Amino acid sequence: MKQSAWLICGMWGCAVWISVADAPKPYGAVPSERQLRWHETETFSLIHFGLNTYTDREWGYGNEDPSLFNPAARDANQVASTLKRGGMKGVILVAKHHDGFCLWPTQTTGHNISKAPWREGKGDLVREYADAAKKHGLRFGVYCSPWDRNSAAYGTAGYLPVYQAQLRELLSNYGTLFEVWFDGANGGDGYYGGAREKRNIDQFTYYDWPKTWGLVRQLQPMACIFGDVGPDSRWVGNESGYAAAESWATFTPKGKSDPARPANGNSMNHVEGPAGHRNGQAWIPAECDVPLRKGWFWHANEDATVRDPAKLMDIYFNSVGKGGCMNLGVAPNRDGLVCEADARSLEAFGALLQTLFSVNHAAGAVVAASHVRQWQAQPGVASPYAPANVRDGDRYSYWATDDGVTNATLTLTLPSVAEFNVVRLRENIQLGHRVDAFGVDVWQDNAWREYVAGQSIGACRLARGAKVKSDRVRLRIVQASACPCISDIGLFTMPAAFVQK
Ligand code: FUL
Repeated sequence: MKQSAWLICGMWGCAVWISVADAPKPYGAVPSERQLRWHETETFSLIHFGLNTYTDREWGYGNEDPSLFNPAARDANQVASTLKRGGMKGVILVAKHHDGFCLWPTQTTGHNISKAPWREGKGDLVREYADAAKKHGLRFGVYCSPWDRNSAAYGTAGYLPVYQAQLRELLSNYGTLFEVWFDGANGGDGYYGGAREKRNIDQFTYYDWPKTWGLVRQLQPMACIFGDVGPDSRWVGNESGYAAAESWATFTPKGKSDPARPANGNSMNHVEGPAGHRNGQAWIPAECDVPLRKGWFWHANEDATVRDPAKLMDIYFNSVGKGGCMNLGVAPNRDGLVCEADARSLEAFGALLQTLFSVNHAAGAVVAASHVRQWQAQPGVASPYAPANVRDGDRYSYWATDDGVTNATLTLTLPSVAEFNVVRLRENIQLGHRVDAFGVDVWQDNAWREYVAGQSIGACRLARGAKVKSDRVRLRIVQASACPCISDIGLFTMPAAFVQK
């Protein structure tokens, strides 16, 4: 339990031996640095805009005429600023969808934006989005569809070098990327350079994922790779944006068709996506993608399907609030702009998020714990495991107990009675998913009353309940696989209209 360490007393420049308690050892799979940054990003958008916008399709066949692409008022800044006001912290542009049309002047195929009349064939939409993202403080990422219904080479060995060269261009020329999206849709019928036939590929081998992902690692080491099975974030398994009621960032990918065969880049048993696996072999949190409208691309007849702020908030609670990220699809219209109804909903959602988290009633609380990890007290040095760490707003400072103490409570006494209906919990995920069951109680009428309870915490657990007034709140760690390392308890108030269990 004890180890010796040097402590440097900065003011006097002297060094002394002190004895400190060992820090808790990580439990199970833990996130990489790039995944930690991803968790902190929480909300981002996926932009679908291309020839499908003009042909009114979701999946282009691959023979669409590039001259259709000529947005009049296309302005990536309007999109980026709307996203920013909508509470998004990142944007991923679909640089190539399944129709194979590249929105940047690639050297790899003639089916690209230089053949469009837009900007007299000198345009580069990826560049414009990368610049707009930077200007508006959004992280930037790209989606380049592995499936390409335009390429004559698709389905043969000749396609992979083309695809990898496309990735190389995107990974090299547009600044730092926070995520690279690898879509799972694959094979089937298409134009394929005029062959107009059905082509199937072997999902396990065709894309040589180790090498293809290797390009991302080599050229953008801090970019998370999204794919059905990760390796950095997994598909949540549905396109409605919902993780499971109890969702774990740990996951053991299993093959779709053959669970005995290791899963690969685009073949997972997607029914396991929402929950992940407690004690899964790797840290692969759920990325919860959902379009703002019915489809991923803009269609005039879907103008009435824009999800309202209450629905977006529900999605937020079931994605970010379940330890994953929310990836909201936004579809610019034929002018390249976010439509008014879409912008209204997004901006109302963003404003609501801001209001919700503007006051944390736990911020001024006095925090006491049933147990605190041993620490050799030093004058002027606070325990790194102090209960008060849960209310400092830092995701990585935490309260911990001694190893072996897996039942413990933390009691917050608020400066005065507060009214709240949202509880936020976080573990310091650098040390893994440790908690298996918890409860949160409020003190009312001289007794503790259970307010919310659950199993998984991880990066973020948000729970909503009825409005309650109290000046004392208690977190009960009911079960844990290793001593709990809790980094955050927040208490917030959401307008009643948005409260749903
Ligand atoms: C799916 C694709 O097939 C859709 O067209 C869209 O791009 C969505 C985000 O992923 O798998």
